[in-house]
Amino acid sequence: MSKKKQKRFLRDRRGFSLIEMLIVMTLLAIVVVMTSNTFTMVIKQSGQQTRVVESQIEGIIGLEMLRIDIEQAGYGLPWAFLNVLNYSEATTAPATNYNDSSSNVPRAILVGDNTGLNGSDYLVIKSTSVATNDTSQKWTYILYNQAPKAWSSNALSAGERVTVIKPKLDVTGQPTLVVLADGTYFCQMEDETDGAGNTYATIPAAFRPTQPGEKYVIYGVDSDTALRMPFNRADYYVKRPGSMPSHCAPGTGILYKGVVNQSDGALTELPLIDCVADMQIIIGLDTNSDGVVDSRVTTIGGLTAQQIREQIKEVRVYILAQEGERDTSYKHETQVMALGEFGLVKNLDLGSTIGTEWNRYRWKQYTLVVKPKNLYQ
Ligand SMILES: [Ca+2]
Ligand SMILES: [Ca+2]
Repeated sequence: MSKKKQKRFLRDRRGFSLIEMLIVMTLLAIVVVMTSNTFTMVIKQSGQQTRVVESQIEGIIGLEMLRIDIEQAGYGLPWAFLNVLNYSEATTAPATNYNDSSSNVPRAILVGDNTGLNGSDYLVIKSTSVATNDTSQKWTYILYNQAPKAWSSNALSAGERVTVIKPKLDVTGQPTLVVLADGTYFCQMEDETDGAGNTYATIPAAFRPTQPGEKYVIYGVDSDTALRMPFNRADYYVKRPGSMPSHCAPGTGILYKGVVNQSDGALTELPLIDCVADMQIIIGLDTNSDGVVDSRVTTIGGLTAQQIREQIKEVRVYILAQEGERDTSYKHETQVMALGEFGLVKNLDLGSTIGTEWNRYRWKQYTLVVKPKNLYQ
């Protein structure tokens, strides 16, 4: 190292002067104050963001279940009965309002217009597959003088309760529920052993095809309960439970899927979306059989089971829910929220529904447009 470089090296290594130290410490103090403020803000905001993200995810999963159930409306439902039968459905209000007459064919979709919390709608879906048990997701078929087709996975097994339907054979035919002369309309899968010693699950002889060439369809309905109705049923509605999640705005409720129990007709409730202010339904009908929706309605109370499966082409669901928590730094602008379209709008006044702090919540409207795929089989 040259003398010149050595001198510069020594000079660079000298300490800070007092005045330099003072400047540095003052700057440091300012930075610390600034960061701690920002840090608190960041913490606060990230908490809110987590809530927002959580409720969005819940919302999406809940809506997906609703979408699938609407698509499945009518799946496995008979259009006719082989013999006279009597079945029953829900036993608790308001679900009892949507029961079908005990010997009539079931209607696949029903709507209660503005009957629920904050004037929200009530939606009923009937199909074998809308329950939450595994059996309701299974089906198979049986040919004359043969064992039921056994799928490699998800096969029906002994003990499961099923309905059996003779499919329609031509355009004028009707999928007909096999009902025995004594009114029995479901059966239990049972094990049978063939000549070679192989055991397989099948249906009792009385429910099997009687003619060569016939093929019956077997629908799983419930795992182990005697059936009170030859299908399953799920109701969607907004309700305030005894205790609401603390982050929900006053006046909101929870969107539930309530599955009617085969055992007692009560509803087993599955909470789908928290902090829901309203749910509205608009049904798209094709009244002249050209496949195109030509009429939009909010109530279908006058339609028969046949009209429901022939005319309903679309179900629109509008859900108004709160996103995240109450936020005093947020100000929601629109006090009267419009749910719906096509001149069938229901207005919800957040001020009178939620109270004075209505605008401290982030309100989001979800819209679901679903085409039922199983009404016409
Ligand atoms: Ca309505
Ligand atoms: Ca039309």
